[in-house]
Amino acid sequence: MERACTDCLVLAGDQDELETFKAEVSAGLSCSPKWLHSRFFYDAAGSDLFRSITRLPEYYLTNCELEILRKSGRKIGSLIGDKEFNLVELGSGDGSKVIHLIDPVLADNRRLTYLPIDLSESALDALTSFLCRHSPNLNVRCIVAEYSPGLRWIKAHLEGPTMVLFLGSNLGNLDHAQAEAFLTEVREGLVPGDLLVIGLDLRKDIDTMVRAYNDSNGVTAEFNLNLLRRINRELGGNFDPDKFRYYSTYNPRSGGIDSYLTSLCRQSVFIRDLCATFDFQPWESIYTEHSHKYSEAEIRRLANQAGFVIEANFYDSRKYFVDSVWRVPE
Ligand code: AVI
Repeated sequence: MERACTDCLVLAGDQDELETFKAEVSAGLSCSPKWLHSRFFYDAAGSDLFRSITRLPEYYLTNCELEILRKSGRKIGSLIGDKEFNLVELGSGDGSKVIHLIDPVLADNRRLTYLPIDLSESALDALTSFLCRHSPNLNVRCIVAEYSPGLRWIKAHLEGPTMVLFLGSNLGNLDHAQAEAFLTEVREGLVPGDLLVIGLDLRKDIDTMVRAYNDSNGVTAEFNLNLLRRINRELGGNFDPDKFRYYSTYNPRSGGIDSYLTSLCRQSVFIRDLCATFDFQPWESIYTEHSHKYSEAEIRRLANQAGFVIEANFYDSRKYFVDSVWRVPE
């Protein structure tokens, strides 16, 4: 079912978000070792905390990608050709990155329609009002949806060359099988000649990577602990966040940062809407997030496995981060 607005389309999700949250919390806390999926970090409070993370000096990812887009946005935008095109962004962001692609296209008197896809209608509202002020001539069509229904809509409705953006190393929060399936789904929604621009955090000095997830102001810790607060708010849990400690470390075997919330004592947590109590031993951990860091070989493998060919790679000056442009071959 779709509800069309002047510039905003709301697509029904595959699943009810609260029911999914309930089911995942129940499954994750019943497991040994316990886990909670990082996709649930992003309620309103978590999204605010994430915005604060992106401004931290230790969290180099955002600044590196901004440097790339400021320097190479025009070049990236030219790779799709000189015809009118669709610029689809998976995850809406605040507009600060995408304007470096949009501005040069408009300045060159080329036309594009920008279609951000995001689950959060309020995030898309904020983005649209920013873009209306920044680029009044830009065509914007917001799609409030999970990525899968959003991609299906794109496939069924869009005509003309399409460039999909998936920035911020968001792919890194998926496990390998999920990442492969997701990239294949993106490719299946496109036609030969279309492009995917994917932002990926590269492997580097371990201290630099570890510092990015252990900021001195404790914002990343709060970002993780907010997940326990969200369970309290939305599912009637009685987590005491002060009885958990955030811990994260680089795992050289998997090649990413693993994050945990560790119980500081023996304790039991009751979650009303699950009618269930979960027991924690001292130092027992909840695995909350994997933030993958990519090698160049891994990026080539991922692109090939999903049926893309790499068209170009754009790096920041320190080579910490890459915006890799992948094409659907003929
Ligand atoms: C959104 N994602 C790519 C971030 C990351 O780096 O994994 C989320 C994050 N977690 C802790 N800090 C930022």
